Amino acid sequence: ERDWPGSDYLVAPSKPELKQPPKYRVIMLNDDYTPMEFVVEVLEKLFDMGRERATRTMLQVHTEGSALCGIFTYEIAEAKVEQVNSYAQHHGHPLQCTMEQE
Ligand code: TYC
Repeated sequence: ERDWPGSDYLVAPSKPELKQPPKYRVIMLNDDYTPMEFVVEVLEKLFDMGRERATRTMLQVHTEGSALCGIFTYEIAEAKVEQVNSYAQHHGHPLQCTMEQE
């Protein structure tokens, strides 16, 4: 019944698509060796967390296996992952983080 000349105007008023760039979750992963204090410092320095939030996030990783560090554009997320992984490696710790599309 909507198929008559001009009916398009009544059916689907197309909203302007204001497309956002895709975002990426940066996820910190647990391991058995990285000292807790080192993880807290990484979260403070690289993810701009205060002491309390960094500590809570580190403990979540420790008990649950992973935790969200932040949500960023592709380039920023990629840079964060690289910074964490190379900083940890430089200090001889196996700490790793990863990214996934939101
Ligand atoms: N599981 C580590 C330990 O017992 C601590 C740790 C927490 C390691 C968070 C990594 O992302 C991590 N020393």
